Amino acid sequence: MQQGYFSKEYTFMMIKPDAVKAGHSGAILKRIEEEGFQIRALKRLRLTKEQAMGFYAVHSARPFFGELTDFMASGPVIAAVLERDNAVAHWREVIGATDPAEAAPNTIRKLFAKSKGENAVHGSDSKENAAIETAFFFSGLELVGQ
Ligand code: IDP
Ligand code: MG
Repeated sequence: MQQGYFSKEYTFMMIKPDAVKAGHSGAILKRIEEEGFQIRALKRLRLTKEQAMGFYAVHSARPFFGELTDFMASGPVIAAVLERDNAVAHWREVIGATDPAEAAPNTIRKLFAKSKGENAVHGSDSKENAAIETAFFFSGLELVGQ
């Protein structure tokens, strides 16, 4: 799916199992709307270990890959496609640094993340990866514009 499908830029995000379990989904979805994003697709699902390995394949050589994919398969996640001007960079700014200890005040990871591994949310790091990650979770029929 190319970025031009929506009128503005889009990104892909997930609320990770730690934040879903802890009951932070509502606060995170509220923050998404407060930040001016339109939710264009949304679903709750539980990844298998194999699906988690596929999603994070780019990290397969990293020492934390096993821990990361076990965690991502440990409970339900909420996945969404968010549209906004400058969506990729703005969502990365709102979620904050990977490690909550290094995340800026009021970022989602500062507010809700438990650790560098269990860090509440995912955000695509480029427009290209937003397209790849969106296609991993959603079919074209599930992407709904205005
Ligand atoms: P990002 O999510 O901020 O883009 P990445 O470096 O792409 O961070 O890493 C992907 C995910 O892998 C992180 O969000 C986190 O859940 C996990 N992760 C990254 N570094 C570590 C680590 O050192 N230990 C455990 N898990 C990690
Ligand atoms: Mg990343």
